[in-house]
Amino acid sequence: MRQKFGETRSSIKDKHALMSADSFEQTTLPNWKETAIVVVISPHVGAAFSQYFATLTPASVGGAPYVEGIERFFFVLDGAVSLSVAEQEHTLEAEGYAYLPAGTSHQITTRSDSARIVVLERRYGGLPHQGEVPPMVVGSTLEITSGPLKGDESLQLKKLMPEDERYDFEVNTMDFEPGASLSYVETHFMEHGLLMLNGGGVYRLDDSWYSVQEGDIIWMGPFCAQWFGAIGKSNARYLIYKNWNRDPLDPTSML
Ligand code: UGY
Ligand code: MN
Repeated sequence: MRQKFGETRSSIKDKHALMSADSFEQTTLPNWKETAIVVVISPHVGAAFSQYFATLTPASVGGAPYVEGIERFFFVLDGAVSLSVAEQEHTLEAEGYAYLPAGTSHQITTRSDSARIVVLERRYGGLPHQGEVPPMVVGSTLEITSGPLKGDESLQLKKLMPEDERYDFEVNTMDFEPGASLSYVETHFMEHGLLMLNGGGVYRLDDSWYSVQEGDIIWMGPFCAQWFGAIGKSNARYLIYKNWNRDPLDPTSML
């Protein structure tokens, strides 16, 4: 979509960034053959993880991260993808997701005309003295029962990752009824990578307020003050990554 000269909704600050599709830049990655990649969050902005969109056609083949020690999570936005790991094939449709522990050889392909996924990657922060990596996960939000966040029925949470201390991050969906909001301004050392899946509203990030809509990405760095209120006639729902269950002094919690 062509914007007025020199304008974008994207805004990149020290401890947060709003990335809107009007400024996305396509690139390629050697482990993603014939795949259009748009990196929206990376260590270059200050994050300790990366987040990107991958658009696949039937010619695309996604391989495991080629940087050592990197774990991967992906979520299917459109179309269907096939994930093959250790000669097992999993078909994931929209709302499906998978977690691949660091060092897991795998391939991601599609048989649909096109498929779009969002990928999160980070260095695995294993617990000290346990050489073990956590098991892989395959699931779908359609199979998860939601629960109210801190007793607020108008804000429903789904946890996509198992609650097991071997995992070092969470990915959740948060579904706000129109008018629902976070009950307070959060400040925490954990980071977020957020994708607005449906609807929109107002996001407070530090001392800035942004109007956000479907397709927007937000990076919230450590201690970025954050609050969201859903506005509109339909629910606002987002997918949100958070580093989790590790000491703030764990080197993988930092850049
Ligand atoms: O889990 C969270 O920290 C979440 N409530 N943060 C957010 O929605 N910005
Ligand atoms: Mn938060």
